[in-house]
Amino acid sequence: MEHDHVRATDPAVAEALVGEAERQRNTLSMIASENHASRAVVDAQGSALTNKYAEGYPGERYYAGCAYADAVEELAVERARELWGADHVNVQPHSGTQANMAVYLAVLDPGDRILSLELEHGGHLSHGHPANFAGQLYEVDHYRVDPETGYLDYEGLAERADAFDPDAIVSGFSAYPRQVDWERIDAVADAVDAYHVADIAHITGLVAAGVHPSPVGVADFVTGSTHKTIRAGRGGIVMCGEEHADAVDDAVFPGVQGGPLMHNVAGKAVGFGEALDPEFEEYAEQVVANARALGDRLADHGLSLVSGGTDTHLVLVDLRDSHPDLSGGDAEDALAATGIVLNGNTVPGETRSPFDPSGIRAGTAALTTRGFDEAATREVADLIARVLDAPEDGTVRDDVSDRVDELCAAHPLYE
Ligand code: DSN
Repeated sequence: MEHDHVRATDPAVAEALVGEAERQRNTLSMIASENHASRAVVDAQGSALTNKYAEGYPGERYYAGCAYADAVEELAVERARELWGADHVNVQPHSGTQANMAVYLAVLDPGDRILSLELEHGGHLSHGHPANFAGQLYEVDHYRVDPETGYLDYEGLAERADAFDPDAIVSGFSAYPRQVDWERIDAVADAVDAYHVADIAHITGLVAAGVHPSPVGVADFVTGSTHKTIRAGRGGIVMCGEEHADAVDDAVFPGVQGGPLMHNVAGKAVGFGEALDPEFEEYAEQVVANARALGDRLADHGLSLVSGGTDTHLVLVDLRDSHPDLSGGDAEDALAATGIVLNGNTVPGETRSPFDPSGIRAGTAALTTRGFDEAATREVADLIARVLDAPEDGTVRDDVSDRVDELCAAHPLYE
């Protein structure tokens, strides 16, 4: 990642680009929504397709010169259908939020009702937060996780659905560490005659690899992002049955978007191709094994995990029991100072604020990409616990920072 062309004409931007690559190389990326795409994916995203307008779909574009745009989009769609087994796939959404927006536009009217998991229990802004379009255009109510167990409260969800009579139920989450019972949620949606939208943004890769059950063929719509655990080009995706194909395609374009970002669609095609390799299944299995190792070791250090553990790529730590005076924001800052990059996160029953929450969320997708196994991940847990126990201690920070440097050197990235 030398960015020679940028360096030749724009040293200031080149410095930032090189700096970012160095930052990723020299720190441990544990933000659960991030990963390290391959050089091939990054190369495709930096291609001449960034110049191309291609409104429409392959074979039916509004501009000339779309032969290569058609080729990459067809490859992306074909590979996505093979990965997730969906009847219909739209690979044009610019992000997971745009994918959700398109599905809502396809089947809901303004003022219709959405039932979704509350944000502080692991939901997402685009599932109906008042600060997001979804909370402003639709009437929204929430279901929750069980405060005792941290697992989804499926009975509470059914009760809320009965009382609220939603037009759509959104499942799929941003900070929920356990497997989701899609069939159970789908049964609730059927009982109240609501659409079921499963947003698998975080677990696209785990679902594709078969290490998490798939909602494809269960929910009416499956949405997601394409750069998290699936590790493809940045953006979003919508999957559905043929009966909703036209409505979804019309909602993505011209409904909520103009020209698709064809360079990103090319990155999706390349990443999906990589994920079809049998090695990707091993990768996804290792992601989950590493998350379990991380969670178990943090628990050994006395930290409370929401739900007591994980089945996925992430753990959610509630700091209130073990470190009542340490906020998630302060923990994030102290860890970042040592090169361990994760985020403060709200937890169920949050008593602080989203800006300075009570928990931290950590994922293993990016560490696993650079070759971390369970033993190395356990050592990262030890380092995290050391910092959390002495967040202001300069000696601890220096020691941990040195060890992070060694771990990064032992697990090279973008060489
Ligand atoms: N920002 C992503 C996350 O961190 O979960 C979701 O959009």
